[in-house]
Amino acid sequence: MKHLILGTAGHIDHGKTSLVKALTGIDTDRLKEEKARGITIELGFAHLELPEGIQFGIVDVPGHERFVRAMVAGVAAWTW
Ligand SMILES: Nc1nc2c(ncn2[C@@H]2O[C@H](COP(=O)(O)OP(=O)(O)OP(=O)(O)O)[C@@H](O)[C@H]2O)c(=O)[nH]1
Ligand SMILES: [Mg+2]
Repeated sequence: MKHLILGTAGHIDHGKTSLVKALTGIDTDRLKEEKARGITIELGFAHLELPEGIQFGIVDVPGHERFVRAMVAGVAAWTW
């Protein structure tokens, strides 16, 4: 079985979480505070099964500079 990991990266409000939802149907902004503020605060995770059984995982990171530590944690995880 093959596994692929995709990570988002980019400026706040540029549609990273919306793109993940469009691809997978999963809203990675699951916290009440994320929904109220319309921004990503913590790392989010989504997944998709592609043809031929390929397991496709997605790490969605925040873009706001205040949450750069969470962003780096997510990016470090999918670049190893
Ligand atoms: N016009 C337009 N608006 C979009 C598009 N994609 C997302 N949006 C809107 O842009 C806003 C922010 O989208 P998000 O997906 O939360 O952006 P983000 O990059 O995940 O933001 P952070 O995680 O907070 O950095 C939402 O209100 C979306 O509805 C698009 O393709 N076109
Ligand atoms: Mg987001």
